[in-house]
Amino acid sequence: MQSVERSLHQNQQSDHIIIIPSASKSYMTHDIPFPFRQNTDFLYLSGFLEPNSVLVLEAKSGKLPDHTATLFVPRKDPHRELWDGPRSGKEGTLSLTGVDSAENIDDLELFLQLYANENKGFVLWYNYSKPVHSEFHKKYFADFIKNNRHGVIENPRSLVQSLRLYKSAAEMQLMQKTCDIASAAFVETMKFSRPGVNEAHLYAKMDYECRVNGADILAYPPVVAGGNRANTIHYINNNQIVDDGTMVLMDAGCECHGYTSDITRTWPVSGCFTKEQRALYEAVLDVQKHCLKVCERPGVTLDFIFLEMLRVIAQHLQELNLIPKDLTSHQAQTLARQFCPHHVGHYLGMDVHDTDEISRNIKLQPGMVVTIEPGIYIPLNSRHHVPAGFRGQGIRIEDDVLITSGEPHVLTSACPKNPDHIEKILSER
Ligand SMILES: [Mn+2]
Repeated sequence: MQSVERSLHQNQQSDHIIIIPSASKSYMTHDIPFPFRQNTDFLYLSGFLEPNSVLVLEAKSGKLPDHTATLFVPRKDPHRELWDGPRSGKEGTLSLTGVDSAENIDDLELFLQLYANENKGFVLWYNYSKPVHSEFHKKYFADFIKNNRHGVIENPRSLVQSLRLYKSAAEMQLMQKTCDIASAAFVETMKFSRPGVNEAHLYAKMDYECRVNGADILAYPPVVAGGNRANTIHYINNNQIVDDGTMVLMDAGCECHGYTSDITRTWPVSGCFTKEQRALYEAVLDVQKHCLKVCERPGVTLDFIFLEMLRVIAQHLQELNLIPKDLTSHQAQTLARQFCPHHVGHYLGMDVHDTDEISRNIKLQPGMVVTIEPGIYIPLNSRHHVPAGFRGQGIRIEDDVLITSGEPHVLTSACPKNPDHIEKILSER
């Protein structure tokens, strides 16, 4: 960020050109495409959903600064469109997106040549360290970077991510929508669960409920982990039986118009928590509520909330006699980390782990969306001195939270997490 600000400052008098390619199509085997996912920065800036396109933003210096947005898009092609579906073409792109101009992608090379001839010492913004579209990188950009007379080349990623970090009113509405759909889908999936259910069926139910209620797709491969498998944080095989007497941990969310939800709930498939399951569950819930409350304090960071999470987890583990009571706060925190190996949360938006270039050590500000997701994990083979009833349990409770100037707004509050509420829903099956 600092280098970005410095070069912006140094180059206020320069012309700038910002080049953001779309994603390319990727294939699982010959001719068989994966579902297409657009490059997030490209989608954020253009709203354009087709692959093999490039957004070019020009900023001209001078008395009257001049900005132009041009989309280079795939040429209309009846033969290709027969297989892949209609293309917007130049005219369609103009009316769909509101850019200043639209051109065919095969005219990009000439455009770049002319631009370089007419402009000297411009600042080129392009993600050269990790090109988004490797074919276009070779075809259009590698030589442009090598041969040309740009003064500075900068990576636009952090700058675009620092915009994406703060949600506009329209984005907040979409975040609420994706969270509402996923929350309702969790309730239906809880009701659909029963002892002996296959994890795959819960996955399918979640997917079904999200899609029939308006989501485009699940936001990521969900974790549907029965019993001890909940202790594998990224368990995505989702193909085992959830035995009676065990809990299932489901981490799932959906995507609506490019905006994602990310929720975790843990519930007993029998309908009632055992004594130990409830004790651990209430501990995690208390930690989660505490962390939500901390979001309200001005100036806190996700890293700070993470330390608060460890502190309160340690307190609960001590109250449950799962770790020794005579520990320094540092020892207690180190031990708590062994019961919760992951962070308390991350930024959320168009990507699930959104804006990954943004440090978790910056102050939370109104308009940011974060997840708050503490957990306690005790595998069957835990090396800690833990009674049998606590073993093989993995619990995480994850909500999506919009930071405001006052109380944080929990976007996923429609998803039940109170243990009595969960048992009531399960009793209505
Ligand atoms: Mn998450």
